[in-house]
Amino acid sequence: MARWSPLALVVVLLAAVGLYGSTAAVAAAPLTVAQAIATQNGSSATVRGYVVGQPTATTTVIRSGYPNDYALALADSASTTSTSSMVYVQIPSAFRAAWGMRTNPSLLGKQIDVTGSLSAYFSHAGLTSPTAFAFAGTTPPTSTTTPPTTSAPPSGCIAYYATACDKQGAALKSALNSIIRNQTTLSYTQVWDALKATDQDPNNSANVILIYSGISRSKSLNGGDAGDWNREHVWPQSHGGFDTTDSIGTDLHHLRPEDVRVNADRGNLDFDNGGSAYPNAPGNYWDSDSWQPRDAVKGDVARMLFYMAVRYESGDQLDLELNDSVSNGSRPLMGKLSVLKQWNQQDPPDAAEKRRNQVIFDSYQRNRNPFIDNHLWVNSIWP
Ligand SMILES: [Ca+2]
Ligand SMILES: [Ca+2]
Repeated sequence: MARWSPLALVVVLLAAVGLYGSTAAVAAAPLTVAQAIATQNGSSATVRGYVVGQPTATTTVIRSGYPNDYALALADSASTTSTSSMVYVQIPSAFRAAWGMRTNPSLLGKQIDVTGSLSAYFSHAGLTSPTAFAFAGTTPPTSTTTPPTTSAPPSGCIAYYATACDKQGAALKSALNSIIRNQTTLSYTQVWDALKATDQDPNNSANVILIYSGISRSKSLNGGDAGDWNREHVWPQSHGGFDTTDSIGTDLHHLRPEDVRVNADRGNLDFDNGGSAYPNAPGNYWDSDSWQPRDAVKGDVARMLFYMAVRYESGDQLDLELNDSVSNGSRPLMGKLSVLKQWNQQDPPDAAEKRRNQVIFDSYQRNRNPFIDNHLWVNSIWP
């Protein structure tokens, strides 16, 4: 073993001091809520404050009767009631059972530490995409080495999304809704011709591609008889109870050509992995409560549903949302969120899906599916 020269020892010593110094900096004292409000720059930090309720709107924080486990509010004093002195904390699904207000109402008044991104939530000073929650003083020093899980910045965020490009989480969802919600609504009859354009076979302009089957079929075979293709609602009409006279039922962003028989068999099933091979469309699987589309369109299906959840919000005809269930019945909900997120990753947008989005924007609805333009936004809204 070589002897170390005095110079090498000095270098090693300096490196050790440097490492120690950076470790100490990472484990710095948590920010106060006032500091967090003043530092809404997207950086990662741990914030210490008292739980003072659940935000339900920009200037509303409730202290009882919590509707869900999605958010809490922190302040520097447990008696604070002014929302301008609070920071609103997003609660990702993994933390809801332990830190959500509906499940844990006794958190009110407790002092806690939360590590996350200092960025707006509910259009209010916020802490988004947290990676750690702990009661004050119990935060292990090493926990702050976890890298922040902020979504990748949207590379080349186009001008259409200018008011959303710097946002994350619920603020991003709200901004995207404002951008996409005023589409031109088609009649259900107009949908026939629109699908002949949006889903045209790139190798045969006389045909459309059927979403689950993958079959190229003549555009002229649209109709309701065996062997025809018809208008598949990827978000089934019964999940919320909309019909084909309104904007939800005719929204091209979730309507696709499919064989009449296959469309009927898929019915109103939620989406999930598993089941037995579906005999009339190779690569698709089904069981009593779910449908698994072929690999090439798994991401397409997921992104259509993400679009629907953002486009149709409270105050519109229906508030459509996603959850992790496959037994949503007639509720305005679709699952299975965790699987849809996987499909979004494993089948990212390709040229055909992007072209479809562009045709809908240019020629029909004048709105876009944001998750085809930036599929990583899914991870910010549904962490
Ligand atoms: Ca695809
Ligand atoms: Ca919604």
